[in-house]
Amino acid sequence: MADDDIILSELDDDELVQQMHDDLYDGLKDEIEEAVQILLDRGWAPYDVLTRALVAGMTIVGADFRDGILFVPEVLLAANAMKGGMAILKPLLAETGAPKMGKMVIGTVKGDIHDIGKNLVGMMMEGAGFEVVDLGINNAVEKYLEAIKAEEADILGMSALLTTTMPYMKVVIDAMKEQGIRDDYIVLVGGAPLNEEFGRAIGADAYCRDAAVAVETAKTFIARRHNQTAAH
Ligand code: B12
Repeated sequence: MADDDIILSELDDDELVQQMHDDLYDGLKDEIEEAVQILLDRGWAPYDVLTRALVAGMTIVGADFRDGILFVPEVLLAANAMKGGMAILKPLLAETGAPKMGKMVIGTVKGDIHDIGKNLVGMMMEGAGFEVVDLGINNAVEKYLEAIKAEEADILGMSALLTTTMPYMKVVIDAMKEQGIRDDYIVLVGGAPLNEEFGRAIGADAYCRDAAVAVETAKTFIARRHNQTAAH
């Protein structure tokens, strides 16, 4: 090993987080996995590692992709490194032992292959005690409808990261309306290009700007549902 190689375990917390942002940017999966483990060993909460190191790092990647400084191959590597870190955190975030809150079917819409945000939402929901069925990416309306019925889901979650794919969420909600099942489910939508107004316009129950909001919103809607059932 060369003298100027950085030894991650010798960095203090702030330096290490900074280094992780750089390593994520450079798509260094092994380094990210090692650093995640170091922070956990130092007593960091998994949620803090996720948000302060990984999500914050990915935000920098996103900004440079937008500005034409990074291109698809680099961003794919960064995404791959991020996923390596997330895989370590996933069981820890899901380990809260909370009673099952409800079931969510989640997937990215047709034509869209972005899945990092969706995966994060799934992980955080599991951590909060929800059962999560992940349909992956590029889901057609039939796939969503089949899954929510077969799984007897309480919540349908749809993710879209492209302005060209986000209208597809309305296709799914309209199909639910046609089949008379729209109100049987709580529909949550998310993804960077969406906003609250869009969520309302397509007939979703709520737009959630991030995974933490998704968990809080899901809890609120499930509680409301239980109260309604109790009142009948
Ligand atoms: C990583 C990335 C990629 C990776 C995806 C890897 C993967 N496995 O996901 C790759 C390189 C493959 C890629 C490809 C493309 N991408 Co891209 N990508 C990104 C990037 C940089 C980051 C997205 C991300 O992972 N963010 C981190 C996560 C944590 O955030 P998030 O996804 O927003 O999710 C959070 C919330 O939105 C919310 N949320 C998300 N989903 C859901 C779902 C529910 C139910 C709920 C409740 C909440 C919720 O909670 C999440 C967690 O907090 C964004 C930039 C950006 N600013 O978003 C561009 C971006 C989305 N991509 C873009 C583009 C243009 C493309 C391509 C078309 C590029 C090309 N020319 O080929 C292709 C499209 C391919 C396709 N058909 O889908 C544009 C979209 C522009 C637009 N207005 O539509 C963006 C905005 C970049 C830009 N500014 O130009 N991309």
